[in-house]
Amino acid sequence: METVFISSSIPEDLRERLARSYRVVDVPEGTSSGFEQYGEPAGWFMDGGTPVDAAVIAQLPSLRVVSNHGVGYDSVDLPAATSAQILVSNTPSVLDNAVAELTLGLILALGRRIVASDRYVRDGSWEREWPALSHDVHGTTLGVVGMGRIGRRLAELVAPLGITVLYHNRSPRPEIDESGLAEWAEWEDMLARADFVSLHTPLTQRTRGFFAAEDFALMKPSAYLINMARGAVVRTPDLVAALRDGTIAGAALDVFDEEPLPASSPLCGMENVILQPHNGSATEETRRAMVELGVRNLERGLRGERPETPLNWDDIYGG
Ligand code: 8YV
Repeated sequence: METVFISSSIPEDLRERLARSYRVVDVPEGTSSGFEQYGEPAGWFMDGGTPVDAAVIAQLPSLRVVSNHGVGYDSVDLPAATSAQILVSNTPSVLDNAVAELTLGLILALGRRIVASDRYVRDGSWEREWPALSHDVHGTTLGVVGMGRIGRRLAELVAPLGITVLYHNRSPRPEIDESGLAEWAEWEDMLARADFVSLHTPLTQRTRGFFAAEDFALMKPSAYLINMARGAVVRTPDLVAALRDGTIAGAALDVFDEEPLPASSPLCGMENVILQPHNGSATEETRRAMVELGVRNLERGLRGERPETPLNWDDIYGG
């Protein structure tokens, strides 16, 4: 029986299904050495908490398939995997709605001060003073950075709220503009007009740390940043400074440089920030759909078939 490593949470029935055909071994998330104790894997079901880089790949000569539980695959060195003929897949599409839904919730929570108002009632402030007024979300402008599947779903969800959607990608996507859901804008123009700027770009060498002080300076002082992508897309010290000195009004963050975010982070002490524990796709329904797709990808890859959502099949086997 071939060995399959599991380094991501998986429902019991899907683990049992894999165990009928493979020797299933739990390998703690984040493991990057000492693999001898677990055996020689043919497949690996993992997520963003586990690096699959060139050094790890070099230790696992029998590995043929990596199934990443998540759409973002920045923890996998795809070129290194491809040169080692390791098939890699991810789980796109099934989480678009869940991530867009949470983003919509955060837009409403920031605009209407929902989390701040909850604190205000609980700490007894209501007994002493009237609450600060919030702002209409209707009639605002949302800037989407990285208009992909999730950005498009977000544009659909906010349309009935009377929110104008601008987006910035390296190149415009004519089908998006033609659909009327969103309009491509120059970077500076989008940041200057947006009341909410929402990040949905993958973390790559190009996007690492790309949102920095000069970008916050282009935003309105009344605007909010929402990060649903990866913490490292934003330069965190610049974000903290922009929040402290009022360059922007606030932020809602689902992702961080370091996860779990330590409670000692300066972000945890800020009243104008809403924090989420990397919750974008974290619903029962969506996580189930992601794991099912990830397991199907793993099984197909191990049988030598094309996974449903491969990342490097064509590079390894040709179109
Ligand atoms: C996580 C995500 O991967 O899909 C992504 O890129 O960031 C999330 O859905 C999730 O934590 C899976 O473990």
